[in-house]
Amino acid sequence: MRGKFKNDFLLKKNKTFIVDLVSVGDCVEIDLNADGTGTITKIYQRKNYISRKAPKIKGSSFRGERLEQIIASNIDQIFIVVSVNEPEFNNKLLDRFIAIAESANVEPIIIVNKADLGVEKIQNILSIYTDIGYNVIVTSVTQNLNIDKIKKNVENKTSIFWGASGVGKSSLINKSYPNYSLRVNEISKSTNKGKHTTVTSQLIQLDSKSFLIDTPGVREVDPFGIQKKDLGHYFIEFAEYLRDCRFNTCTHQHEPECGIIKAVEQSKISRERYESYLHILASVEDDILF
Ligand SMILES: Nc1nc2c(ncn2[C@@H]2O[C@H](COP(=O)(O)OP(=O)(O)OP(=O)(O)O)[C@@H](O)[C@H]2O)c(=O)[nH]1
Ligand SMILES: [Mg+2]
Ligand SMILES: [Zn+2]
Repeated sequence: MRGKFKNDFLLKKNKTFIVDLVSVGDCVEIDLNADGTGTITKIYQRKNYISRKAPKIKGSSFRGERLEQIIASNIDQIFIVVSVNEPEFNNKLLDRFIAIAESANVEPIIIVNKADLGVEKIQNILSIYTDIGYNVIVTSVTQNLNIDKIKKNVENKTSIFWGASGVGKSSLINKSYPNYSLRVNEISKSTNKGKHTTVTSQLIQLDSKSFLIDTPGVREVDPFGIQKKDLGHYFIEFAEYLRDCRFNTCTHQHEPECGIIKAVEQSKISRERYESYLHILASVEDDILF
C-alpha cells in the first residue's frame, strides 16, 4: 500500500489508529505492477466490519493503547464456532463474540462443534441461546452431523467463521467443501487448546454469490469501541426490560430500579448471560461525556 494513501486512511479514521489498514472482505482497487504483484490504491467504503482490541503483544500498542484490529468487513453473517470440549466450552467467551457481532449489526449463528465429545453435558446452557432466539447449529465433523445445515446457511452470503483456536473452524469448512483442504491440526494435549494452525484469514469463493472466510483462532476477544451505556443493547434479551430502568444511562450493575436486575431476579434473563454482561462491562470503554 502506498504511503500517501496510508496516511489519508489514518486521518479518515479520525486519528484512531488501527492495526491493519486493509482487511479480508474489503473491496479494493489495485494497480498491477510489472512483476505481477498489485498495489492497493483505494478501499471502498465498508458496508460493515467486525473488530476487536488488538491482542496485548509487543509492538501492537500505540502509546500504551490497544489498537483496533479489524477481523473482516462486508459480511452478512458470523458463524461463531465453539466446541463442546477440546477446548472446553466457555459461555463467557461465546457471549463476547455475540456482543461484538450484535454491536456490528451482523447476524451471529452459533456453531457448537465436536458434538461427539458429549454435547448432552452443555445442553442446558445451549438452550439459553435458542430460547432468546439465536440459531444454534450443533455439529460434528467426525460424525458428519449437520454439515448440510452449514452448507445451506452459507448460500448466497458472505460468512465468517470465528472462534477460539482448535474448535474446528477449518475442519468444518474442509468437511463442507473438501476441495479447499485448509490446514488443520490437533489440539495441544497439555493445554487442551488449539495450536493456532490457521495464521491468516482467507476468503474462499464458493460461487458467484457465496463466500466463506476462515480466520485464525483467537486467544482473547475484547470488544473495541463499545461504551458502557451501550453494552446492554448488544444482549438481545435485555431489550424488553431496558424500558423499566429508572435511568436511561443505567449500566445495570447496582443502580436503583433497574429493569435488568429485576428481570434476572425473576429468572426472565439468565444469570449466566447477566454475569457475562458484567464481565464484559468491566473491560469496555468508560463513556465519553459530551
Ligand atoms: N472430536 C472431534 N474433533 C474435531 C471435530 N472437528 C475438528 N476436530 C479436530 O479438532 C482439531 C482442530 O481443528 P482445526 O480445524 O484445526 O481447528 P481451528 O478452529 O481451525 O483452529 P485454528 O486454525 O488454530 O484457529 C483437529 O485435530 C480436528 O481434527 C469434531 O467434530 N470432533
Ligand atoms: Mg483453522
Ligand atoms: Zn438497568
